[in-house]
Formats: sequence, structure tokens, C-alpha cells
Amino acid sequence: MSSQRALRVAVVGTGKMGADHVRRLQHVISGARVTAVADIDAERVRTLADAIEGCTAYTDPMLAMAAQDVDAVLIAAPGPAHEAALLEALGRDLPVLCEKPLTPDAASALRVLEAEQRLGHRRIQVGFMRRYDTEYLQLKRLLDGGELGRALMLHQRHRNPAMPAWFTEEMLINDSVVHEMDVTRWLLDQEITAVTVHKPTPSSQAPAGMSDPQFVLFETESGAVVDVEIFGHCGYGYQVQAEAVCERGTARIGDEHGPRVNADGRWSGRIAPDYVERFEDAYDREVQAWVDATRRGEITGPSVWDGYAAAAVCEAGVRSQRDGGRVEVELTERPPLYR
Ligand code: ISE
Repeated sequence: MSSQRALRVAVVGTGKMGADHVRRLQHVISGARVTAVADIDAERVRTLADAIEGCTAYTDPMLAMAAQDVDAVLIAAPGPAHEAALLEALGRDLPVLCEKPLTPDAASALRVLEAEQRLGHRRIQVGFMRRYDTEYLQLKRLLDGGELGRALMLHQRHRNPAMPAWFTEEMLINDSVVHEMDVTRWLLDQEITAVTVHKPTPSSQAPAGMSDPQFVLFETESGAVVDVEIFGHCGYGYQVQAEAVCERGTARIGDEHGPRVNADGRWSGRIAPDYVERFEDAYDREVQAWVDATRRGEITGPSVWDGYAAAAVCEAGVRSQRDGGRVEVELTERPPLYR
């Protein structure tokens, strides 16, 4: 599709992220408008559609994707609903931006990978938005530029103030550390080969039955070692940090966002309350890039291969989390479509 006309987007799933993407598509970025919204919550979806001219509410995402006035789909439903929606979109040859994770496990991600290959061209971009964050982009450029030499280690911290009541221990890996899996593969430009999860004595703030925080180790193809602290209930704010330790120097991001204030004999700053605020710019750039590329008839950004590879690392991580010890990542061969 190559068009001067605004891209007409169906948003599937209108919870926290989906509703934020509707707002972004309608009011923040250019070149798109929301013509369909779909959610099993009929009231929520009707309220959203009523506020947008020319937008229809659906409780069945398949009907939204079949609508005449839909050119592309943004999937922000919970992970278990992704596979069916992605296969439907591929069947209709619709361009897709799919929130992470691509699907909740490697087998279903592989089925999506195979379906896109049968189609013969890329249609899906996966919503690993950190690749669009200014600081992550600076770190990527620094590592690619080579002046620091080869990256030997990455230290990463991923802290959330609290998780919703339905959040499970597995989701610390599948839903949270999946970002560091993608960031590691992208920054170091190689696959993760093994995962080991360590569990310190849980915080007294951790929900019953959830070991929180956890310490996750990745090994990579070139022999780099990467650690990730995942803390789901740190209590004080949302913080994501990454430090690359290279042969000739180190580089660190995520320490401060916004002014450091000196007053009353002390310095202070603000910590974002959640990822919607911390990564607001990254989401804006991601969705704008997707809309622009789609209008040019292109698909750019993280691919189904990236989503599948992250799902395979998640699977190894969840096994290590459950059974302990080091678990190797099992990956199929990378198909030519994604090389
Ligand atoms: C959430 O789903 C996200 O994607 C956030 O970026 C992440 O920080 C959080 O831990 C996840 O639950």
C-alpha cells in the first residue's frame, strides 16, 4: 500500500496499552486514524468508539479486521489472544503492529513465523518499543560505532513499582524480562544461547507465591554475559537501566529523566511511575515509524523472527525459573525472509 490518504487502523484490545495507542494514533502522530476498535469489554469499546468520528466498535476482532474501512491493525490484546489475531491478519494480508510478546510461547510464535513465510513477505512488526527510545538508540549507536570495542557484559535493571493482581511469576520472564531479551539481541546483534534464573529470598512486598525479585543471566553466541535484575514490586517507581561493559570503556543509560533539582541543601529528581510515561516518546516514535513505513508499502522494525527468538529465550527462562539451573535456548534456523 502506498497512499497519500491517512492509514485506517483497527486497534484490537483496548486495555491500558490499547487505549493509549488509540489516543496516540488519533491525537499524537500523523498519517493515521482509528476506524475500528475491538475488545471483549463491550462497554469500554463502545465508549472509546463514540469519542472518535467514523470509528466502529466491535467485540469480535475478526470482524474489525474484515471491515472495509480498515487498512492495518494494531494488536494490543493480552498475549494469549495474539496468535489467532495475527493469523487472521496474515490471511487478509494486513500490515500489523503487534504489542509484545508476539505470542506467549515459542511453539505458537513458530506457527506465526511459518504463516508469514507462507505469505512470502513480511507483514508484522513486533512492539519492542525500547528500540525507539532515545537513550537506547544512543547506546546502540555507541556500540555499533566500535570506539568502545567489543561488548563483554551488559548489566540491566528492570524495576516496576507493583504488578497488577493477575500478574504471575512466569510473567516476570515472559512479560517483563522479554524486553531485555530483545534489547540484548538487538544491542549485541547476536542470539542468546542460554538462560539461568536465580531467586534471592523474596521481598516482604512480593505477593504470596511469587518469588520477587529475580536475577536472570543470559549467555550469548559470542560469549558475552548479560545480567538482568527484574523486580516487580520495588515500591518506589518505574526504572529501567542498562550498562554495557566493553573492552575500552563502559556506557550506561536510564539513570535520570528530567531535571535534577538542587534545593534546601539536597538534590532530587523524579522517577516515572510506569512504563507508559517512561517510554512515552519511544511509543510515539515506534507507532509513527510503523504508520510511515506502512503508508510507503514497507514493513520495518522488529520482525516476527525477533518475536520468535525472544519467545524461545522466554521458554528457556521460564524452565530455569521453575526447575533451576542453566537452560539452553532452542532456536530453529533463521529463514531467508528475516536475514
Ligand atoms: C509490561 O507489560 C511492559 O511491557 C513494560 O514495559 C514492562 O516494564 C512491565 O514489566 C511489563 O509488565
